[in-house]
Amino acid sequence: MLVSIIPGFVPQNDPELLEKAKASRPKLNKMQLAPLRYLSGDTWEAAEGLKEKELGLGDQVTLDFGRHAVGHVSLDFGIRGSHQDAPLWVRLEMAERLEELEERWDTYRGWISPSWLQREEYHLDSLPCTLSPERRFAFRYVRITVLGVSRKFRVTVNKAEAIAQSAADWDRVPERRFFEKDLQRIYDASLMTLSECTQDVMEDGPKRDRRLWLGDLKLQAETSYISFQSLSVIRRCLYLFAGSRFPDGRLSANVFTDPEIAGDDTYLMDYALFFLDVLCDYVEHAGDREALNDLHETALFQMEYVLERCQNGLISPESAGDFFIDWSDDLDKWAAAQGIVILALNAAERLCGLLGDTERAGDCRKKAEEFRRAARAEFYDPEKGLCLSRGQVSLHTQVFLTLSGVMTPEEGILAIRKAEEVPGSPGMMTPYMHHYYLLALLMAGEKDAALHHMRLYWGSMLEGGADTFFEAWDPEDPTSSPYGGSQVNSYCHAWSCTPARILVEYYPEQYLEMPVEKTQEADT
Ligand code: RAM
Repeated sequence: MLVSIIPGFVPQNDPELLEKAKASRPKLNKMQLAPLRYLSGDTWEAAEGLKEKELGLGDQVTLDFGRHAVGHVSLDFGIRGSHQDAPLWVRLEMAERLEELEERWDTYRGWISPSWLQREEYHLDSLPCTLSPERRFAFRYVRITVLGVSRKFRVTVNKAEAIAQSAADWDRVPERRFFEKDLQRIYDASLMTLSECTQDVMEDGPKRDRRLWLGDLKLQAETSYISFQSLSVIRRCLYLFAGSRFPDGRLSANVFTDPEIAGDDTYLMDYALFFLDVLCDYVEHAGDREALNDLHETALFQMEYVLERCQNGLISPESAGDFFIDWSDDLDKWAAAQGIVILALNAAERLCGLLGDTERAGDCRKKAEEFRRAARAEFYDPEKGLCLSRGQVSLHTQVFLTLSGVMTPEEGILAIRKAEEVPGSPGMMTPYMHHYYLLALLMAGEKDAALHHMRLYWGSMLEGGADTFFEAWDPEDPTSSPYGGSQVNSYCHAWSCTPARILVEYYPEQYLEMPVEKTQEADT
């Protein structure tokens, strides 16, 4: 569970930085969509016939728009029979996957608000009319259920449409043709996931939380550089984080933009440290010196804050509790947290390099060395050939201590393989964690194994007909949820968009790349 409430918390806003965030607001591209087919009973029918279908009490149709969409729905209801002597009472349910509609919504008792459920009811007093809910939804399917209608009339759906929106520009994406069909599908679904989450900010998921989270932003930005190059959105997000911080200078784990910009009173130490990486990557891709000048102090402060919570080259075990790492209640996070601190020191070195501060860069390098040595002494068990975090073996520990160089790549892969055999060790719960697992395999040169895992894990999400990748996924237990009920799971989630980037960077032999036809400038 992650619920942080700091009484009296007021984020410290920096108007100048927030002005720059506002100036980088992206344009949303809109697209009109119509349903391709509809489900009535057990049969899919062509959408053209929908307007002829008369609906009475308890009747239900499910529209399929044929692709995932983020946006608004509009339905024209008509009337057949005698006068409308009573309101039409209708329920709309929006779903990213068909399976969501099979879930019992009334049984949801999880710790995340049920108000996220995309389920609305309306009373329509005067037919015919157009119902255009103001709320934005994330959906491919829209189920319409007639909850109340009189005996004198029946209802028709004369027209259905959706306006889908995204700030991602597909014209900037080079066409990549994969030789193998399943990799093409994984690549396409990754980019679809990213495109759907690229809105006014880089959202974590357009169904839920529809919000800018730092750990998600890192992976979105990395994937965006090989595809949509949404530089202005990334710039906006960096300025939003820096522009609304904890009063002591720490970065919030996420930022609200409605009704006004406000950093949340939730702090995740790993997320705050990732700001260093996101900033370096952005400056390297965009060449944006202004952002570097404006934001580097904020970035380096995140590192200093964490270093104050370290002793003898180790993050304190108490502070490790402020790391996210993964949705896994029984995970001992200490060792993985140490790995992330080392990775952040590497990023701090890179940032100082961009600033031309070679002395400080050298200090960061030395510190990273010291932290690696200390970590090896504390966590690595040469006899067992793996790392332990206060006695616990987990993949999370092996992955982050491989990526941070505490173990050599050769030791790392052996440790990962051993950890996989340990019964009862905490499992990886999210595509976010699986992403870092893939990177660790690749670091150890295990290209085949990494591709196999990508196919197995991300590929299995597509098997049931998904268009986008999910927030949480366990192929062995498809309805599992970190929230106490899969009804609130998001099925188009930013942190799972990374296979496209991994395929492009590590597997160029798997595809042919066509040059982008229009010469497009990235949106700075
Ligand atoms: C969830 C969101 C988000 C993630 C945080 C930690 O609420 O899904 O993606 O970054 O948790």
